[in-house]
Amino acid sequence: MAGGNGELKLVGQWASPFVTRVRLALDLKGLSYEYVEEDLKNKSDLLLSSNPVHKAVPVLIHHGKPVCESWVILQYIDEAFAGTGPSLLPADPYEGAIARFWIAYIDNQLAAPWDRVFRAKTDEERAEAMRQTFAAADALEGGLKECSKGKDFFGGDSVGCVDIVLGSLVSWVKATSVLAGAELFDAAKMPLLAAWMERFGELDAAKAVLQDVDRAVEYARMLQAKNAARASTTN
Ligand SMILES: N[C@@H](CCC(=O)N[C@@H](CS)C(=O)NCC(=O)O)C(=O)O
Repeated sequence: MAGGNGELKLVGQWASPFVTRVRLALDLKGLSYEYVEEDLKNKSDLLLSSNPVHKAVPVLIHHGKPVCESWVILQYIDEAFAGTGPSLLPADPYEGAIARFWIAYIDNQLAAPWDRVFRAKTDEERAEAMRQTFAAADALEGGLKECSKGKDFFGGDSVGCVDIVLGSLVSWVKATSVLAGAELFDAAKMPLLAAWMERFGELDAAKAVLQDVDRAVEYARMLQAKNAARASTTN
């Protein structure tokens, strides 16, 4: 299997959707790799030396050379292993531009307020971040319609890079719905997206890689409690 025998190594952390993106991409391409779980509270020399700028996961190490930033890694995998498995990026330049637009939207408009939900210091901050996250999710229904053209995935008949980027968030969509007491991808408001999420969850790669939802909920509650406690000691 391509990628084996130490060719590919992934430095990750189980809860990170950015790491999940890369794992999904490697799985879908049919690449094997060694996974190294990182303790972000006590970063390894491997992480610090391979991502000295951001000191963050994921890092993909290919033949000893590190590649950092999940979206950069996704594109690298697609180019470096162009002859292995399906293409993740559209071949057509216009479709590629549309896919990149939605990936930027997911990162900047959705993931950014979402991250603040878990890091908020007060209930008010958390409620506002949650409101912005739910508002940002609404536009994805139109994004799916535009990219899929009535087919099953953002990538059309098969999974593409937008599916991977949004798909890496599926366990966190479910965990957030538990925490908020309301569905983030509400089937009544976003029928296409809700059906897409079910379909994506059924893929072998998703089953192999996506986080357990209860574990994600527990982790989110721990993060929220830690940040709230930190806020009360600094007030
Ligand atoms: N833009 C980066 C974000 C990566 C990121 O934020 N990783 C987090 C884990 S989810 C991390 O390693 N943070 C470093 C830390 O917590 O010190 C990417 O797309 O790869």
